[in-house]
Amino acid sequence: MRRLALDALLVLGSSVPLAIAASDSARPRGIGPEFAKFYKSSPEPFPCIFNPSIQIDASRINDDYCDCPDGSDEPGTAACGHISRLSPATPYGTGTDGVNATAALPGFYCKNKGHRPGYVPFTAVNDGVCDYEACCDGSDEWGGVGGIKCPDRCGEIGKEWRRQDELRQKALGAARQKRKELVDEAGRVKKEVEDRIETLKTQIEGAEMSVSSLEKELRETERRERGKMVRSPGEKKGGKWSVLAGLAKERMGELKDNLQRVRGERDLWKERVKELEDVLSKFKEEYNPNFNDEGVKRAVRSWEDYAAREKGPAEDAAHDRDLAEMLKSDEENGIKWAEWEETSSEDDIDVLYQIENYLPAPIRQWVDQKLRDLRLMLMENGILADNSSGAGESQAVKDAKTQLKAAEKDLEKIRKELKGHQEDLDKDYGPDGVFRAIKGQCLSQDSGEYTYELCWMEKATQKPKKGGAQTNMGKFARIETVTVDEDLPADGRGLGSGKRYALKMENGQHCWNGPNRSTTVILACAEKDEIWKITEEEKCVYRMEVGTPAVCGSDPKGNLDRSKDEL
Ligand code: MAN
Repeated sequence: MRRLALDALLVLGSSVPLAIAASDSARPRGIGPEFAKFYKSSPEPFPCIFNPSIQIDASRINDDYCDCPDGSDEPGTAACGHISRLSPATPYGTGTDGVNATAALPGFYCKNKGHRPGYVPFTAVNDGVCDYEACCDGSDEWGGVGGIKCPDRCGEIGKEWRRQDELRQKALGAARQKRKELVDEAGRVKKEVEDRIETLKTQIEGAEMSVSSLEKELRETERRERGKMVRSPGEKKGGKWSVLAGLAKERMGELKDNLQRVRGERDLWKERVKELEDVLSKFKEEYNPNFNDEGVKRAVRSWEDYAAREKGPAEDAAHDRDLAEMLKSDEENGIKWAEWEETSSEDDIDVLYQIENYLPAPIRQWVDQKLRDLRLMLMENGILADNSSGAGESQAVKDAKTQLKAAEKDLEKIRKELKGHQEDLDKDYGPDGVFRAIKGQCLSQDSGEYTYELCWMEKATQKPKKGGAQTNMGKFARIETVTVDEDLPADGRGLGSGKRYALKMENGQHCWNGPNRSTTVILACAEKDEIWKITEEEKCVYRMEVGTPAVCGSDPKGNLDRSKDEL
């Protein structure tokens, strides 16, 4: 006879309502309260519960002979043991989940007064072994087979169960409290993500505006640069300004030379005029007026007229000084042609634009536009060389492009972060989003030759204890539910039976001659995160049983009170 852990009994016991257990004392041996109504027909013929077309005489109930195909005529003996619903594999399983759940009685019912009622398989009835785990009142051995006596131990067993139940309830309370904290934390983290999304949206608006204004600026700069003077190809140094300076220097030289020459000629003519005037003046003083020579008299009168007329511009010493100043060398005049000749085209342009900057904005734009139009027109008509291609990008355009690129990069970065957060918000983080709180936290456990690690919502890994690289057993893909049906170990560190949440980890490291590694992480309620068991069900297909408060009190359907199945 199997000996089962006390906890297993307790779990079963917890699922049978006490009120029903106490309700009917006159029912046949081995019948639970939920089936009592089927046995009230006596002394009428008894219809087999699950095959009511077959009726037997009520006296044949519990006569140690199996008459009904569903075994319902032998609830208190082992005669129909072969059709018992409680199999040796799941001796104390879910026998009380409804009359019609399976077409057979769940087993022999023990009232277990002072404790919790329970069922044992029919095969355990009168088998000479006291099944105290499920039948603490010893009623399964009512026949005293082989002189066996199973005194009622429900008092002490019930007491111990209640002590343990208290501990269990405390643990459950603590685990639920932890879950509540995790849910709160998950909500906080989610809120942070939502807030961050709002911030990023605002940042994106700003970054988009900045990009579009920099785009505009680049276009403007390109247009402006296109219309600007630049040195001709092949010209190594200096722009139009320096060409102009060269021309000016040359012209100034010519003008100065001419001025010098003209001044010399002037001085010469001045001297000759003076000489002539002196001759005529002397002639007027010395001629004989009594000599009647009409020609001489006319000449003297003309001279007197000439002398009486205004003499023209008076000699001005200041003008002469000015002329002398002008004719000094350029160096003496402070003109440094070298500086002008070495001026770069950029400087020329800067000067131009600085000048422009002094104009009121509308006029500046107008002037700028006109100049640009003029230049473009000249380019289009082949009068000016089109320097926009071939002459290389100006520094101003390069700078504008660099700024635009940096702004676009910033925008892209923010958009990427936003997308990541939005995807995260849409992701399934389990009931109440609880796994958001522990995402990325890892727990590990040695098993066999490996140390296994589970990082919540991320991955599972396997690392040889003797050293060597770790192997990825799958990356988190989704949350699923699975149905499990297992004995709950005495220490409660196991899955039990029912629906459980499972984390599917897929697409891990490829398995030689096999699939990519994958792991199903099945979860059950526990006070702390803990890997209980790891198995490799098939080559490179793993199963982890893990306890965590994250699933306490929340069943996979989302109902929040399933304490009896959890922990
Ligand atoms: C490693 C481990 C094992 C796996 C084999 C398959 O040894 O990952 O779990 O079965 O590789 O070759």
